[in-house]
Amino acid sequence: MVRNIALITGVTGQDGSYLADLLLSKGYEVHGVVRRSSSFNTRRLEHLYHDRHAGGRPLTLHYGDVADGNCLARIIREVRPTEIYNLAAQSHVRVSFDQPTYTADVTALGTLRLLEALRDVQDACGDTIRFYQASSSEMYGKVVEIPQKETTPFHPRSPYGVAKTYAHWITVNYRESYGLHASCGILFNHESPRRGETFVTRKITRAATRIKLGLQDTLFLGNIDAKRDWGFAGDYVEAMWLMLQQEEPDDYVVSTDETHTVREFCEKTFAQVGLDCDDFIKIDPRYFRPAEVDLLLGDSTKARTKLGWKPRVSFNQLVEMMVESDLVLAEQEKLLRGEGHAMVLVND
Ligand code: NAP
Ligand code: F7E
Repeated sequence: MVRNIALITGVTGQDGSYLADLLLSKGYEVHGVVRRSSSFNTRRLEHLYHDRHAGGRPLTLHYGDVADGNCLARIIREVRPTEIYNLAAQSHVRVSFDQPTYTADVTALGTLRLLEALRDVQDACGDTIRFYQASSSEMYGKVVEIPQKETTPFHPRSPYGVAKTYAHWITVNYRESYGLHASCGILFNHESPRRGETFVTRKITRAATRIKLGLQDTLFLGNIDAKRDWGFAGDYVEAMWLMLQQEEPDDYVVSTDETHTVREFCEKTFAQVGLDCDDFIKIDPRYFRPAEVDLLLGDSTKARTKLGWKPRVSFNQLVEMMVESDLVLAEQEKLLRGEGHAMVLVND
């Protein structure tokens, strides 16, 4: 019988949780690396624990950190995975300007530590472990061609983009040097109701729904002229899995091949709750970045042709899905407030 055992770093994040859902639905034994935190950081995985009690397949969590190479080797030795998905990162571009050294340690060197641990265990145990690296369209930064494809040169514009570029090339290097089955997915922005609340799409859908219910009156944003190629995270994790099912490892752009401004995202979101975004948005230079990525637009022809992948959720459907989900949250918050419970909100 074929063993399908996946290890996911970053399992508590947006993509980690969708990937765990996908792999469990395919019958995988799934393991995830979680960081110790003073408060719960497994909110996005809660439904899987409920499924487990209802007889679903197990998800096993291991304490670990990509800053700690020894623990990564120990976890890999214990789990003996057939596939590793490296999704762990300090993934916020604006924050990477405030914490450049930390971002390099986790996002760049964390990948190297994981590759080294994989190589050691693979050599010692004779296993073959397929590896997925979460590369990013942020590597294109100040873009040298439009649209961006696998052959487009990188020009990262943030400590995060630079760290991801290192992680990308070290993965390619280990593939070429040691024959690893290691693939990089160059994923363009992807969002969902599980998106972190400080990324712009979720910040907008949270604000519009809270404004609609009278819980907030203003949305402070930075550069609303920036253009992004936004897809749905649930579609994108399928591309990650497909990459590891190929005979040969390779690198693929994953994108919708459409671009929209932050302003358009605002207009659609507020219109969905019957409001005009111009009445509520204020530009706050605090959210400008020292160097900006003005335009991202992918060309995912290779993924569509070789992997047979395509996005299923359109831009409009993505906005609708996020607004619907955040309306429910805002309603719950309103109810709690009515009952006198306090709630802390993050709005960066
Ligand atoms: P996310 O929601 O920010 O999740 C990041 C995950 O990494 C979280 O589980 C986080 O754990 C974990 N993590 C952070 N530092 C860690 C450390 N030192 N050791 C172990 N785990 C650590 O990001 P995402 O949107 O799911 O993205 C997944 C990956 O794809 C990231 O590598 C991101 O950079 C990359 N990417 C994302 C996009 C996108 O548009 N979403 C596009 C291209 C590439 P905590 O929960 O404890 O914080
Ligand atoms: O910003 C502008 C901001 O933080 C998008 C990460 O998942 O995708 C993500 O990085 C745009 C930028 O995502 C605000 O200046 C305006 O131009 O949602 P974001 P990002 O920087 O594109 C890539 C592919 C990744 O790999 C990353 O991990 O929106 N913007 N006003 C704002 N952005 C934020 N966060 N907050 C604002 O108030």
